[in-house]
Amino acid sequence: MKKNKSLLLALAVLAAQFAMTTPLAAAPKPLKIGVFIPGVSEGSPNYENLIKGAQRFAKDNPGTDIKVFEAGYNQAEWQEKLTSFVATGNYDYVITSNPSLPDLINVTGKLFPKQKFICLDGSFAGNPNLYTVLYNQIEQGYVTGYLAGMLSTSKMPGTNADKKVGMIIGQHYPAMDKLIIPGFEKGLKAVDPAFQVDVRVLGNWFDATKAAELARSMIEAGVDVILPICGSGSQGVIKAAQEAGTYLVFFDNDEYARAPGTILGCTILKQEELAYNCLKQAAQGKLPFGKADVVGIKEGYVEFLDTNPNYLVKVPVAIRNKLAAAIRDIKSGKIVLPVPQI
Ligand code: RBF
Repeated sequence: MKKNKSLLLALAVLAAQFAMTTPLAAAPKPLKIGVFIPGVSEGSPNYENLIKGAQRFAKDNPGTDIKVFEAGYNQAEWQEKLTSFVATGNYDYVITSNPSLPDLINVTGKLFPKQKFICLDGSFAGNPNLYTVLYNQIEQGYVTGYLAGMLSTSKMPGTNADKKVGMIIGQHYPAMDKLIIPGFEKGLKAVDPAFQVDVRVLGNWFDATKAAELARSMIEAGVDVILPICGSGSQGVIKAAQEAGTYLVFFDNDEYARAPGTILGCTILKQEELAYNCLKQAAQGKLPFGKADVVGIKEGYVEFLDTNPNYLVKVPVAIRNKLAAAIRDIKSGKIVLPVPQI
């Protein structure tokens, strides 16, 4: 009995000490998030969806503070603008999206060694304050190229016998030259090794008038399917393809409704989900800073939109079946499209 009493006393003392030193599981304090847009969000789905993901996180986590900053199209100003943004000291996390941002973060980050960064659509391992996630854009390019090749060799009106398709890109950069273009070519050559890609460079991410001119000139040269990757410049490519009765395939976002019957495929990036999930993990202290991840079709972050009526009505079933089989083969590992270092 006496033994029990002293045991109880000892336990009570321990419990009291514990209560004094350990605050009741404190609710995590709401996060302050800075969203740095290297460009202008309007007309660039990766940026629009990054903002949406951050906003959804804030809605689900009341008290979260979000500030969106657009750095504009002058890339020469981005470093200074990133530094000023971080210098406010206002953010627990700065989240951004662009393959060129890790380099800028590594410079700005040296000045602010406590600042944590999350960069989507970019890759850098070894900075303990930076977590990056790159999309497998070889897969994204392959699926889109495979469809483009099958459309181009079909009997659909507006196509011709030339084994030629086009890309209109904002600029060259490592992810474009090592992932997107090679993936797209690989998909095309899976249809017919004779395929050639006509790649034209817009020189910016907004000039729709010039993008339309580039599209018209490649259509005249025999291109019947174009993949535009040129931000809001893509509006000009849509116009030119509609005038000529040729076709487009799209990257990044569900764009079918912008040109029904002209846009015949969209291979999207789940950027909103990725931004949301990264912030959620960061809030739980689980985001592996220092690491560079890659996500693709298998992980569910690259996806071909195959249920849109514009796709189902316009694209012949034989083509749709072959594309579905290729996507199944990527998921099962029968087709392997690894991402090289960029
Ligand atoms: N993509 C856009 O849609 N809009 C842009 O303003 C834009 N600017 C970019 C600037 C640089 C320096 C780089 C390297 C890429 C840019 N991209 C832009 C391309 C984007 O990162 C991505 O590769 C494509 O959207 C294809 O997924």
